Amino acid sequence: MLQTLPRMISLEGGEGAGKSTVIALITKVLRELGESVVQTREPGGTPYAEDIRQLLLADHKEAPAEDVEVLLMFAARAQHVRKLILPSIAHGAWVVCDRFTDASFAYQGAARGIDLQKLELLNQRFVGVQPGLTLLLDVDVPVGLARVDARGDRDRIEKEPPSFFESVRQGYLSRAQAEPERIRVIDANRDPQVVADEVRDIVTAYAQPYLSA
Ligand code: Z5A
Repeated sequence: MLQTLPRMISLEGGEGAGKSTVIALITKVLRELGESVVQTREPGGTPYAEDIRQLLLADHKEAPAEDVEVLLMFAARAQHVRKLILPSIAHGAWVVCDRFTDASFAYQGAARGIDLQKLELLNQRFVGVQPGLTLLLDVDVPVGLARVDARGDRDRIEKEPPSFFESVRQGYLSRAQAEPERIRVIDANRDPQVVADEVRDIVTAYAQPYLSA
């Protein structure tokens, strides 16, 4: 059984969904409400986990085996949860995280085909927590990839073919369908201001019961 952390919000989405802008907005909204916020990301978030991130995203001449990619993602996450997320929550902060475990189910599970039960086992055993709210920025794959290409170089995972990202998208949407209370789907094909307005409304309403006194 996973422990839900009401003061943790994660942000998910496929390539070019616009996470960079939206993550900053979530943090801003919470700070405007007078809350203390730790903004972080996965893979990474602590110095050790950021080193694992480098290893995962680099164009190494020896690509990791699929199971190894999974283990490294979860190793980074286990470190992140223990060294940053739980201590921050214990100190009364909110944690706003750019990607979390749902990304492993979408990328390693739905797209790479790793057995979902294996991922669930790792999740239960080594992560043990889930965010109270997850915003899923859903964008059509060609739209997202065109934005990434306009921005610059693709990293190792971004070099996968469009079919991979279609599977990622379906993986995310099926998780959202299974957990509609926690995972809120936002149409990220729209104008950035329209997306931002919806995010602001959702986060403001969600935060109310959990605000510091
Ligand atoms: N990964 C994994 O496989 N398994 C896991 O468990 C985890 C992660 C945790 C690193 O993640 C990689 O790790 C990622 C998944 C994998 N790999 N891939 N591929 P990351 O989050 O660090 O990297 P990223 O997915 O590449 O995210 P990003 O580039 O930081 O964000 P983004 O949402 O893809 O894109 P953006 O930079 O926010 O926006 C892209 C451009 O579009 C930018 O120029 C914006 O100005 C523009 N934009 C944004 N929104 C709009 C709208 N609404 N209209 C028009 N233009 C827009």
